[in-house]
Amino acid sequence: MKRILFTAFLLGSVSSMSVFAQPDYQPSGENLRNREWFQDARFGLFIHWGVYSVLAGGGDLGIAEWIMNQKQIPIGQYEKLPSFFNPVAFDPAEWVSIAKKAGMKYITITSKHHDGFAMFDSEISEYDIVECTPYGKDVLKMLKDECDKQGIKLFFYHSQLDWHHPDYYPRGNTGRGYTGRPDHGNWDDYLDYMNTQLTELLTNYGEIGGIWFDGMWDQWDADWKLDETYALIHTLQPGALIGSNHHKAPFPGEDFQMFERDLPGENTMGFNQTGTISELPLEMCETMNGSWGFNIKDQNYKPVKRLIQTMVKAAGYGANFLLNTGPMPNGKIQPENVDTLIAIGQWLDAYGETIYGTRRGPLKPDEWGATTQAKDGTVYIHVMNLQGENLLVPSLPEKIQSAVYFDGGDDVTYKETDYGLLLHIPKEKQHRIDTILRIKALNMNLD
Ligand code: JFZ
Repeated sequence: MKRILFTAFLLGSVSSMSVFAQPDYQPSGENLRNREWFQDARFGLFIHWGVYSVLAGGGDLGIAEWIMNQKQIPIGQYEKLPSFFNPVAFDPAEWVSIAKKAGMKYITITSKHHDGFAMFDSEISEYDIVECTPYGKDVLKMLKDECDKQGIKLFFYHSQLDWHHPDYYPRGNTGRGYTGRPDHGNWDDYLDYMNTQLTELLTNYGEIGGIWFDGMWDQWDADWKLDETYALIHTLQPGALIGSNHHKAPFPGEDFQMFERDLPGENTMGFNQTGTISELPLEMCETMNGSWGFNIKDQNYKPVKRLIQTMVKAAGYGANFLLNTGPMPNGKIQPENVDTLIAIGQWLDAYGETIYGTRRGPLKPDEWGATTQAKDGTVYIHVMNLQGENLLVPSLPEKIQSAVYFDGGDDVTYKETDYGLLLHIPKEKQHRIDTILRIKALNMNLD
């Protein structure tokens, strides 16, 4: 039955069975294995790269990939941008090796952002990198080939919202009058277009990690027919993981839940109002400065210490950390970002065992730090904020057998009290970023 409906969809019929998302979705075995892989991976590189990178934020702080909307640039003018996009210094081997040196296991790159420009060779559209730029090459293909060579998985960020396509109509909250589009359009034609581009991405690039959707929040009332889009993806590549940045609890058909610039359950940005942390694999994305796309002015880089601590806290929630860079229009990753990535990689070289392959620990992350747990049951207590030398944390669920410092293996002085676990961590044992304790307890095996 599913197959018949799907075939009908491929033939272009608009099915009326549309309900929200993919209600009877059963992830394939491969998909479930990929979810485990994804959770073990823990750390990925997010890449926002497009023709907006040329404008580099236009001298404003803020999110540079939104410049078309921020500056109200009509489509007719914005369409000149691709002719200036010529990333002659783009070296996919360099990008992938930087990600690897950072300790990242996957890359998620923008295939199409809200400006509607395809960063890949799209048959259904002329508005793409191969046809409209002097560079004329499919950078996603080049990157995928290199990822395959170096053993990194590649995911595509794909914007459902589109400021360029005339059939993205009715318009949402963004990309309105200034774009110069006529006051009509056919929504179903837009969805067909989007699904065709997704089909291209899922058939022309070998096995991909998954699709990272964004943009539904532009109009909640629209009939997105997620059931069809999600079924299409899962039929073309049953192993591909679907996630969506809609800031709500996951819809059926999604394979992971994401949190934008907030730890799971937190809402410091004001747009993560789900309150729910699902049982799906989790991922948190974060910027290195204040922008996703390359912003030439924004020097407000987060210190390495803070990024590592956020990654560790994310791991404490059982979430991956997807750290962003916005490459420059010449194809190079900003040197400041490269330095940061390499420094995080050095930390992971020493402490990766406490992050990779772990799941959320028995204690919820808190002001003092976080816990992660390895599959063999080992618990890592990550102390990241300690005044003085004593720390009281909630009791572990099982009696402790041994507690040692991850570095050096010396015994940790501790006491299991009625009020919790009291740890004594002398100054000379404290690390600037993260003091890690390795705890063995009975019956704590995760398998
Ligand atoms: C979205 C994009 O708009 C942004 O450009 C970037 O790609 C990021 C990863 O994802 O960011 C959003 C999405 C929605 C809201 C805010 C930022 N929102 O609803 O407030």
